[in-house]
Amino acid sequence: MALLNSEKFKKIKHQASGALNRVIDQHVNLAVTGLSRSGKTAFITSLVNQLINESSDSKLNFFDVVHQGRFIAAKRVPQKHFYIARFDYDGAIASLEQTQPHWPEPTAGISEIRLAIRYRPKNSLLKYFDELATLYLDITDYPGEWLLDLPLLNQTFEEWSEQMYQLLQQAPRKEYAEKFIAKVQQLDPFQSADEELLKTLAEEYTQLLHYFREKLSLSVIQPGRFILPGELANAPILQFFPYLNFTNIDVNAYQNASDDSLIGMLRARFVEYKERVVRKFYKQHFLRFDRQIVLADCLTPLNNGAESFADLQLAIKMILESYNYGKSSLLSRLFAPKIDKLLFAATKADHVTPEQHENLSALFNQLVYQSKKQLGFDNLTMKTLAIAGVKATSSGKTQYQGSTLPVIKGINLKDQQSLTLFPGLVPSQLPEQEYWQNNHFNFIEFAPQAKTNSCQPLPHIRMDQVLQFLLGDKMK
Ligand SMILES: Nc1nc2c(ncn2[C@@H]2O[C@H](COP(=O)(O)OP(=O)(O)O)[C@@H](O)[C@H]2O)c(=O)[nH]1
Ligand SMILES: [Mg+2]
Repeated sequence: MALLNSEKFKKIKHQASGALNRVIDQHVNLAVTGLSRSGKTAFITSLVNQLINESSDSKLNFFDVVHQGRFIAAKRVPQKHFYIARFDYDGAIASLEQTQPHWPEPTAGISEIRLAIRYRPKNSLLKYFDELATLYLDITDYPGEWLLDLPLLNQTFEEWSEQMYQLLQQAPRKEYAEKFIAKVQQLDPFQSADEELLKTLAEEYTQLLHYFREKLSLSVIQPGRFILPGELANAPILQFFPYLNFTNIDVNAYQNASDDSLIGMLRARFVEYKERVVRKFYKQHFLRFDRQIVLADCLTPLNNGAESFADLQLAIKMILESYNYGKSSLLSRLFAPKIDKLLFAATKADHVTPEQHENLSALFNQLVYQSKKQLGFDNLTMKTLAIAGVKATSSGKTQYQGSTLPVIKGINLKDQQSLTLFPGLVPSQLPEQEYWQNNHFNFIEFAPQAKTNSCQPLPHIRMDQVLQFLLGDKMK
């Protein structure tokens, strides 16, 4: 180095940093999904908040780039795709930072936000040149319900209808679906199609799906777009329903039914839905994702009972199909996906007492890995974690009938009163009948905590481990 005069040195430094910069500036398309109310909005708000407010009192010990003092700063930059809605970070953070904080309003559909994260690479050469690198992070929020539709691509209208019929005839759906089933079974499938009638029945079917999701906490909702229609609300493409009487239909007549007949129109709309809604989502969005986090609230189903929990398990299996890249998998036959890391996160972990965290992780791990084993694929890196995007409780101990009991404390969302409780035991394994008979997990919604200092990042559980798994290898 002594041989170089300072002019030359500057020049080399400039060239080197230019060249290295090009190599080092990286880009990650991170997708965040989960069924409605699983905590996507809270999670993304927290993730962005942790990064842009990173400071000496942030709690990101397990995120290497922060822990090693190489994190410089992150800022929001204009998003890449102008045709996708903007993720409303400002709105969400404003709700959470009010003197009486509340959860952000629910959103439907897809949205995007982009961050530029500056950091110092570990690489010694770069350190010498005092060069910084940038990681561009595009975060896309989209409903997990859309992933439940993937199997449709492999099904005929007849097959799908049969499958829905099976589902609707079982508890807990049965008692709510009976009236609808009877109505559909009274129809003459070959009568000429009446668009008004189709619309009314499709609305009824959609109401059922809403009831299943919101009142019974069920997870398997098909077609997924029916409960989150976005810009397709009222479009005829969402005005169909499964035909629930295929056993009594003449196969030939069905095959030959024209598109103007009732059954023909149902079939035509189903086919159109597959092409223009399901396939389009995979082509337009899914294929550009590099990394994926799937959020799941498994505490609400645990609170609701065996049937709701079993339904979550089935939904997770269906969702996993979208990451099954094995050669014979449906996804790989249709598309060429490129996601290389997949994180499954059990959200709202602040609802359980600290000594139950291990159980929650173990339970969730089983839930995910059992399905993964059944699908038999392992060509992407996968991990599970129990997290809270926005921690709404604090934990402590209380004396109860002479013994010490672990508790959580928070503001009850219903009446805004302070509440201390032991919510119950989380099983460490997929629960057997006995658990459901003897245990009850008490899931009470909490309001977000009020902040004492607005510069502090949002309180969380294990968001640093999330960041390390999803971004750590890109920020070395
Ligand atoms: N206690 C707690 N509740 C949460 C957390 N994240 C979400 N929630 C609750 O779950 C609801 C739905 O969350 P949201 O992020 O809107 O879900 P999304 O529909 O997946 O975007 C919120 O209104 C909160 O009541 C969390 O980290 N902790
Ligand atoms: Mg949301």
